[in-house]
Amino acid sequence: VAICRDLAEALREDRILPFYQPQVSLADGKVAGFEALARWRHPERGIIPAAAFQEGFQDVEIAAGIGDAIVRAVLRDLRQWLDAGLEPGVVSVNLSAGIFRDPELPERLLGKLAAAGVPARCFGIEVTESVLLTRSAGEAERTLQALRAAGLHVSLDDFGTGYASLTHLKRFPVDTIKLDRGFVSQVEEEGEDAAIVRAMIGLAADLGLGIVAEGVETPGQEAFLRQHGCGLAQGYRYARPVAAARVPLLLQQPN
Ligand code: G
Ligand code: G
Ligand code: NA
Ligand code: MN
Repeated sequence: VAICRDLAEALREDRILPFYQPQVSLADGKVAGFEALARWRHPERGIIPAAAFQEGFQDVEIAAGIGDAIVRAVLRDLRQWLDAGLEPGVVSVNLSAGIFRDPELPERLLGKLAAAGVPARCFGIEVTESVLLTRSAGEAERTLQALRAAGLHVSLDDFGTGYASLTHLKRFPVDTIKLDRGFVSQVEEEGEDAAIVRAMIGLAADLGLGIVAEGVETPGQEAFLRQHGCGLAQGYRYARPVAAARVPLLLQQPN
């Protein structure tokens, strides 16, 4: 498709870059980490969000190219922040299912971290349940194990929107679940979504997992999440995804 040709050109011209959205601790308001989200710096159209080029992630080569570009830029940015004495916490990148099928992913990724001089504890990956639903689920499980053993943080993205979530939680080695924003938006109405969110917070706690609520926009949503013991929150209430240059400002903000 046409967009893949344009994305291939954008990759050659180094126009795919990460924006960063903070994840905030609800206990003390401190920034605990960031999610890196791909953006296309278009010469005429400006900054284009990943939502507008999802087809690109379906193409194996384009997805791999975007993955490489984002990981490279995140490692470079992380190294810069660490050198400046900042504490960015865990910066996580989204990995598409295709990339995840590469059996050499752990070696490759850990090699890049070592070359960039970035400690594994600063780096995370976000995967969706779809990664765990492929025929090679055993392979995916081994990959996650290897990355976690090396100290990388693994998050299960869009939790609750896929299939057989609970089975996967039991079987797959993750550190944190990310509560999909579709559940978070209605929590103040004290209906089904509120019940689901409360249950998921309790489930994460019982399983010893971290939890991040996505798409938090209002003080009421934040209050609900804090009251029910949710650890971290991410959303427009705190910040939109921002360019790397603005990350130091978010880290220095007094709370
Ligand atoms: O921030 P935005 O609205 O553009 O994100 C839309 C979707 O694209 C989200 O589901 C997000 O997880 C996904 N996405 C954003 N960046 C990346 C990336 O670097 N790799 C992959 N595989 N998905 C991404
Ligand atoms: O699939 P994933 O959860 O990674 O997608 C994250 C998407 O949500 C990105 O498109 C990001 O820009 C968007 N996003 C982040 N915070 C908010 C928010 O508070 N409200 C809404 N509506 N979208 C958000
Ligand atoms: Na994500
Ligand atoms: Mn998500």
